[in-house]
Amino acid sequence: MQSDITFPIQAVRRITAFAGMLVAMEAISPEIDVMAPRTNPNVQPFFDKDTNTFTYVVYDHAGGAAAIVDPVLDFDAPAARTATRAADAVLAFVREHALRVEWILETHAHADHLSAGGYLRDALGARLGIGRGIVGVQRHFKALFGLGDQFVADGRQFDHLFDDGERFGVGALDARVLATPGHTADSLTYVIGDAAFIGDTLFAPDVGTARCDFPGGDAATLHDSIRAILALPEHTRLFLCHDYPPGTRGPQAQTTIAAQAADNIHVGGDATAADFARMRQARDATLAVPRLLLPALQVNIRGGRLPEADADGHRYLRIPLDRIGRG
Ligand SMILES: N[C@@H](CCC(=O)N[C@@H](CS)C(=O)NCC(=O)O)C(=O)O
Ligand SMILES: [Fe+2]
Repeated sequence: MQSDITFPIQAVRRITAFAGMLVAMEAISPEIDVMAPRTNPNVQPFFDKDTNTFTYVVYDHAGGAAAIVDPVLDFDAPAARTATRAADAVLAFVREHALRVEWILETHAHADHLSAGGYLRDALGARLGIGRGIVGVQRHFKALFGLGDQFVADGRQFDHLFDDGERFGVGALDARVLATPGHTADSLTYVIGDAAFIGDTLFAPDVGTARCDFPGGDAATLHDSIRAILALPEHTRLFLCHDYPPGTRGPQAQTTIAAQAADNIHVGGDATAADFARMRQARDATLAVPRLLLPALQVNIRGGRLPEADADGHRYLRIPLDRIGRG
């Protein structure tokens, strides 16, 4: 089986493989790696089974610089209880490998899971970044949740708002931003060396593509974004934000441009933009509202932070009645 993940040469690990995905079980000797700067980063995926979300740690070498993409905050919805188990597993990996985390990167304001971006930012002293389109998303959901003047919808909850085409660094790794709207208006792809973190655009070839029925979503726009991703250099490794695997396989973090162009059930082969938009609109009309949409958006537009406590010292989320979904 081919590895989805590249490791520093000197790192010694035990590895367990299951159906298309490799999971690092243990870093037996987290040595400091003094390799020359890399253009092909190491990418460590973490899969959150509760929300089918991948979080990634992207790093040049052990002891070097890193970015964390799309971290998850656990949320037990019936109890409205948050926890940091998923984020703490990421923190443990970062510490084991002596990584200096420079960035926490959100591909978009997620509607299906709460972000641990604020928690990890504060724990690691990293900068929290998202696309500039978050401002429009904040405006929309500020009105939906009736947030009032204490919530300012100008992106200030994040350390940096990325623009299309912007370049930045993660240690010695070159990183670049590609705006890939369609699922949401703020959706970005981060291209770090030869690894592209494509957010909710393409899913695995046998699953297809992201829904386009959220505010600011648009199927024709997503189709253009997918074309832009498929036009990246052909060796680019594509890392998914979610996988919704059929029962016959385990979760898959990574795909290739060739596999997507040939086999993606929504955009592969000869499918035209018009075919895609028709299919996407028909499918979206059948999809349920994501289970965690209401808590997720309230936390995620705040940069992955919970609302301030009320006068009684407790934090509350708001639930707008009869505003979303189909009647
Ligand atoms: N059942 C999941 C659905 C989550 C969902 O809607 N995921 C979005 C990405 S945020 C999507 O594009 N899903 C594609 C689909 O279900 O076809 C939930 O309730 O959380
Ligand atoms: Fe999403």
